[in-house]
Amino acid sequence: MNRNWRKGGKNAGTFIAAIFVILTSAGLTHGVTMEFGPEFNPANNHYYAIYSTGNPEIFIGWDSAKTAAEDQGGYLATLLTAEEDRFVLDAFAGAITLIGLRAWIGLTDVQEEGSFKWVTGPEGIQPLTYNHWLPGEPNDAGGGEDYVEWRNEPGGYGTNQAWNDVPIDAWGISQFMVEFDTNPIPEPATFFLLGFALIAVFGGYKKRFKR
Ligand code: 2F8
Ligand code: CA
Repeated sequence: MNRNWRKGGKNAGTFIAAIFVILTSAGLTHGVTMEFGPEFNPANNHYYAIYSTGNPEIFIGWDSAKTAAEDQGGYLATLLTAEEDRFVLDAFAGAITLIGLRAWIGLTDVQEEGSFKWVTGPEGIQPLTYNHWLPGEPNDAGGGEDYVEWRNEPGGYGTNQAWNDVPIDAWGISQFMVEFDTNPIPEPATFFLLGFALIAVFGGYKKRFKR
């Protein structure tokens, strides 16, 4: 086999991989986009971002949001301590879309009613110790509220940027909060890699066409 072809194929692979990393980091491969963030928490070296469907009228269910978060390389946020909760309150205090923000987090009591657990992320299942429920919540309204939203609606129901249990496909939720163990935005090195791959691929093609 012509060695140049092999080299071209390898470079093209690198190029496609770099494009994929960049598109994925922007959320563009999954129909969701990063709307706010990423915000870095120096206390645990994690990053947090709010993703959305890009249209407040296009809702996303908790299970789809969980998959989308994982596809982005993160997980639905697990706000395990008062400090971590405080961090996202401050980080996303001004993060409002239209009347407010309603974002899924990784908390559910679907396994056992009333026994909420964090179920996303590398630390696995964690019982709820710290909590920040809205007054009167969780109330399992209508008997079908097993998933939790982080609600930030100044002047609305979620004025306190606190938590509420809702159904898995709750009307009105088009956002989700994602936590990352590493920076979801590609390092400058990725852009160098992309540039290098571009030069290598097009350089290779030019050479072949000259023959
Ligand atoms: O009054 C609180 C109550 O408001 C709504 O139900 C009527 C919420 N449901 C949704 O947003 C789907 C409840 O979760 C909330 O407890
Ligand atoms: Ca509720």
